[in-house]
Amino acid sequence: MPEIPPDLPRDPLDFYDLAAQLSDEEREVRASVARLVDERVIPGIRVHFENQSFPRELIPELAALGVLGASLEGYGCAGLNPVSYGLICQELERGDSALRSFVSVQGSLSMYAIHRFGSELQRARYLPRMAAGEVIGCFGLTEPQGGSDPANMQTTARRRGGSWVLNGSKMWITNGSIADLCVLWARSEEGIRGFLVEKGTPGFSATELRNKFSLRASVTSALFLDEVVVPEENRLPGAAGLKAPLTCLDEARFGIVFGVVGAAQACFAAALDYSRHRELFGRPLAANQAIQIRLADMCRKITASQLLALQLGRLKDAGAVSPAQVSLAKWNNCRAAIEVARDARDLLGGAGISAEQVPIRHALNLESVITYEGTETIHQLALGRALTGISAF
Ligand code: TGC
Ligand code: FAD
Repeated sequence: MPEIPPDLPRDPLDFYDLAAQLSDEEREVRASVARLVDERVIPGIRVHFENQSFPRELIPELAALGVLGASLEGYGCAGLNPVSYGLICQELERGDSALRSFVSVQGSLSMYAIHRFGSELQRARYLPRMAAGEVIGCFGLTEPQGGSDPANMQTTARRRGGSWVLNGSKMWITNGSIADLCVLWARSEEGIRGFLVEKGTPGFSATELRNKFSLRASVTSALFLDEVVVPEENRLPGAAGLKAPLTCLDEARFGIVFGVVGAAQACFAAALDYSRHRELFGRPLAANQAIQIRLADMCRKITASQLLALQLGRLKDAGAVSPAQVSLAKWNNCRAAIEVARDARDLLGGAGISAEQVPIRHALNLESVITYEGTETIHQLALGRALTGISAF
């Protein structure tokens, strides 16, 4: 039987030594979130996934680490650079996509919308408490008739005196039922506008969607608005048109580009470990050419995704990133991660369907991640439009 070297020469999860490209601060941020994930997320997440519950107990700990609205400046936010924020997402999603989802929606969607498009009063009122995890946000854009085409928005906002009256519904909203505040998008006579709707506002309700096999440790909800009255001071004054919510999506998609690398790394680590220790036909599974090719393919996909994510982060830091570059990376990295997760699941054989092993949980979660924040097709078409100048939507 061939000898398995106990210490392999190179970190298979960072094959091109990208850690050496990070600043001290970026490495420290990653290490502190990695610690939280190893000690507080991984031990309990399986039970949350099985029970379909979100680990709310972690919110104060996430806030204490500064990961809520991490890339925003001021208002109690950490003001970290894009790569640091990406690495936060990567480590959280190594634990479970639900944690990264929570942080994406809180920081990149809800808080970012208020920071970018809100009034000074709105920023001062909500952002410090959102950074502290005391106010939970959600972002209501998708509607039941089709999330890929938000321009076909049916939720309406009607002026009445100094107020607005909102009617309609939203579908598949992360954090919806646990949110204290919803950044809600609606169509007015002047075009699409954003509104801050607080929990408990008469006519506003959220129903948790519990019939899902993916992202089970994340809260997903439908929102209903029946003659909901909000004052003009709850409208985001800087948001005019569909461009405003789409700008928020670019932020969250950026986090996903890094996040899914973490999910893929967790699956790859499981596959490597299993194949080196599982003995079949008198030798380790990893001694078979077919298995080594599959492991090499996982390493290739993860390494390419890491390089893409890091360069996207550096472009973003330089203020030189385009939506089409984000689309290419979201498409590539989600596709790579789901393929790694599915193959790792298969490589574990029957054990691969056990809740004891992580690949099946990540593979199921990634079905959502490849769908939300723009499906794979939407990102392919966004890139196609950027390349040709012709819209195929
Ligand atoms: P189109 O005419 O292209 O655009 C309307 C206006 O928006 C501008 N724009 C963008 N701006 C910033 N970033 C982008 N990525 C942008 N894409 C377009 C555009 O320049 C235009 O501006 P202006 O000034 O000329 O008015 O609009 P379209 O109707 O053709 O649609 C384009 C399309 C299909 C790409 C867009 O609708 C789209 O991205 N669809 C996908 C929707 C989506 O991703 N929804 C996600 C919902 S949130 C979510 O899933 C959260 S999950 C979070 C979690 O749990 O982690
Ligand atoms: P549809 O738009 O109906 O698409 C169906 C299929 O048609 C897809 O395969 C799509 O790629 C394809 N398709 C669409 N257009 C074309 C075309 N022109 N050519 C070819 N194929 C096309 N939304 C929010 O606003 N806030 C949230 O917090 C949020 N959280 C979510 C959490 C989860 C777990 C999930 C699953 C979704 C969440 N979403 C959220 C919604 C998500 O953004 C949408 O599901 C997504 O944008 C796709 O919309 P849809 O589900 O309506 O699919």
